[in-house]
Amino acid sequence: MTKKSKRRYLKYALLATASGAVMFSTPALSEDLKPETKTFVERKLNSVEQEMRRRANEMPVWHKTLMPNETYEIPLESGQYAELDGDFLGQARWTAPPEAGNHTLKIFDADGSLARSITVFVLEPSSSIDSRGYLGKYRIGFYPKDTPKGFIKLDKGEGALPVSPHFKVGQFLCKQQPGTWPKYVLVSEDNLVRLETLLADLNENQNAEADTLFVMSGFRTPFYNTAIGSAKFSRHMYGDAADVYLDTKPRNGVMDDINGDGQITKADANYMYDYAQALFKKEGLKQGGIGSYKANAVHGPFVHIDARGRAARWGR
Ligand SMILES: [Ca+2]
Repeated sequence: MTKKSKRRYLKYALLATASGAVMFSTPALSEDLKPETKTFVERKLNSVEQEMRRRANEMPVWHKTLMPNETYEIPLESGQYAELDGDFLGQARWTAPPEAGNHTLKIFDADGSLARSITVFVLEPSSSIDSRGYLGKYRIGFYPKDTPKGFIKLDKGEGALPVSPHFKVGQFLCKQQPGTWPKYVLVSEDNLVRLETLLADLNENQNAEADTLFVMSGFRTPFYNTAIGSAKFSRHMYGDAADVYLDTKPRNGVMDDINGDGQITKADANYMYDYAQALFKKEGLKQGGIGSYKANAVHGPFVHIDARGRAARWGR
């Protein structure tokens, strides 16, 4: 019996005694209580998932990943119609071609005004990774667990494709093989919701006037992740983490003096860490990791933000 279930068991036993019921002691009782606990946790998780989905669905610019040949039920509201790569779609479903590639879906209201723009990425299946860990000439390496189903395939010039209102897919590319194309990348919808929420709040309440956050490191292939000595199960390998800083006043490649003390130091990363932590909690977003980092010889202070689904904190 765990500490928690023991506490619950004792509480239950006390209640049973207080209500005059016969107190019974059997190890099975804690097992009996488990489904109820699970249902409560599941219900809470579901409401968070629904909230994350609601926020994603409200973004005027977003993205969608599909496996080859997968059918996409386009989220059309009454009266709306869609265009894919400029061609009118006569129906609310679209089946991806067998090849990896990127497409632009635009959803229009009945009066012809643009309602949403969705970049559709047809993924390169991870089954295409060869025995040496390569997709074509691009080195992916090997996942220690949970190999993703597929990867966004990005040709030269496609980095400007948007994944959300203020982020482009090219911001999340791994810093390896700079001259090699196509490259492969992953981005997480949940983490984009967190980043967009953080950016919007910084602009509104910190007068940041930023059109994006600078992404110092987004996706990392397992090959690159191992090469730089990062955590074995780093969320960066799943496109679910981003090392970011605010860089607008002035835009000079380092974090702004966000805490207003006249210097750019670890205190600015700490300020952003505290800010993000309080904001995500207040907004009821999916839990994740937040880390604060000081400057070193090659980079300024920054924060790590991921959407792993449970709270993790470090560096503060
Ligand atoms: Ca400062």
